[in-house]
Order: sequence, then structure tokens, then C-alpha cells
Amino acid sequence: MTEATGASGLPRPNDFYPSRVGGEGQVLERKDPVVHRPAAWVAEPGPLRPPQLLSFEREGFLFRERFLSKAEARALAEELRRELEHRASDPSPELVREPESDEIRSIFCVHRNHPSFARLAADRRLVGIAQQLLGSRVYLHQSRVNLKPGFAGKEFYWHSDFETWHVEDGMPRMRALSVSINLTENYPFNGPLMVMPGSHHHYISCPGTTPENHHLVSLRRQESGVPDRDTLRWLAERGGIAAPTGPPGSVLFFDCNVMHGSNGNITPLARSNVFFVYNSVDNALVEPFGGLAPRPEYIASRDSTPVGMD
Ligand code: 6CS
Ligand code: FE
Repeated sequence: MTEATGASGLPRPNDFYPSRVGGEGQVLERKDPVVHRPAAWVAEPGPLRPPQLLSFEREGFLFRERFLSKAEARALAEELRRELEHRASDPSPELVREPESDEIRSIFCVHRNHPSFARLAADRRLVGIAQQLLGSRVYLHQSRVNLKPGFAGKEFYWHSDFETWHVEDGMPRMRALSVSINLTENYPFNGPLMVMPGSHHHYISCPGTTPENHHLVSLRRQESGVPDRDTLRWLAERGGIAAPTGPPGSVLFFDCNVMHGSNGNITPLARSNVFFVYNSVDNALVEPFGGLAPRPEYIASRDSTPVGMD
């Protein structure tokens, strides 16, 4: 097993984004572009126009209400309802339960187990944007439905996905994109995704180290790999907090390193979104930089076969 840190406790030589290497938290500069435009990537002009690219570069996210049709969103929500009925007591690890109840919090790997989610993950309206922002063909690093059920849906504390994917999955550089699609109405009051605009320009290196099999805990309630309160306050003061809301079919595209989270849901109205994570085929996973065993395939795919745009 490669060591995350050498005998001196320093991070691996090729680790551009050391975190959880036993020290204090640190604010580091981002070393990767936000919108990737490698000379070698000569593709048809992407769907995003220059002002949208500028906004994504600056803010780290782009929200489009009603990006998919209501009918499409309704069909996906119906497929999700059937899945929940069918797998309510399924012990499979792909079904993550809420920390304080037996309610399902997340279902991972939906693009592998459901034709409609697989089709959507390969849809050129999504893949076209992912390829444009990441400057290459893309593959699916992860897919999941976060259900945030009514009354029982607990919070997702502030975090950068990239920090986890780098330390626990071995994602080398910041060249991945998350796409969150509303399956139910995301209201201001039922725990919509919150992002800190501009937070993706800094890498928050987290203190401490990573427990073995951390995903068995972190997917229910993340406590390692989260920034301290002073850093979160600093990021929020710099760029504020945005919580895009909208009907089923609305889509939030966000950079892998943007600080985000969501509050608990005490309303009767579930806030269920499906997430597809596109990684550049030139950024495939290596050994986890945290020095632990790689997380299971249903959380972090090691199959970098390009998706969509055939
Ligand atoms: O660890 C992960 O990969 C998951 N955890 C969070 C809180 N967001 C990204 C992803 O679903
Ligand atoms: Fe996340």
C-alpha cells in the first residue's frame, strides 16, 4: 500500500492537494483551471455560450430551471418510487440509511442499475456540457440519488467533494463536474443544495487523518474531511451562500471543488435529486492520496470508459 505520507509525515511527492495528512487545516491555491481548454481538445462548440462559461468560471456553478422537461422528471421520479418500494429493506451497501432512522438517505450507482438513469447519464444535453467544461471525453465517476425524505432527511455538512475524491478515491486533479437534477420540487425550506460561490478557487486542506472504511460513516454523517468553522466563515464572507431552487427537471452543474452542503428537511416534502459525477478520462483514479484502501466501485468507478456523445 503506497504511503500517503513519507517518513517525515509530508504528503506524497505527486500529491498536488494534500489533505488529512495529520496536520492542521490549511487554505491552498487551486492548481487547475475551472474550465479546461486543452489545445488537443478540438470539439464542436459546446452548448454553453461565453457568458455562461465566464459565470461558471467565476462562481463554480450554473443553475438551469426546467432544463429537463416535466414529463422526463416525472418519469424518473416514478422509477425512483418503484425502486424505493422494491428495495425498502434491501441490505445492499449501495443503499445508505439516514443516521438517526432506517429511512433511505442515498442510493448509489443508479446509472448501472436503471435504464432510465443510465440513459439520462449518457444524455448529450448533460455530457455535452461536461465535455465542454472538462475539455475531454468524460466517464461516470459516481451516480447517486439523495432522497432527503420528508421529516427524516438529515443534513449534508459543508464539504468539497474533490477533497474526498482525492483523499479517499485517488482523483488526481480538479477536472470533474457534478450534475444535480431535481426529481422533486426543491423549495427554500426543504433542504435545497447550498453552494458558496467562488469557494472552488481555494483548496481547503482538512486537518487530522481518515479512519479506515470511512465511507461507512461519512455517507451518513461526514465528520472527517470537513473544514473548520473559521474557514467556512471566511469563504461565506467572501462569496456568500446560494441555494438554487426550482421544479423537477431543474439542473445544478457544480465544480468538483465548490464548497456545498444542505440542511435537514423537517417538512413533509421530500427533496430528492439525482447526481451524476463526470470525470475527465484524462483524470482517472490512481491510488487514494490518503494512503488507505480504495473505496468500493459503487462509490468511485475505476472504469473510465467514456460515456455518451457516440
Ligand atoms: O463521499 C462521496 O463521494 C459523497 N459524499 C458527499 C457528501 N458528497 C459527494 C458524494 O456523494
Ligand atoms: Fe457532496
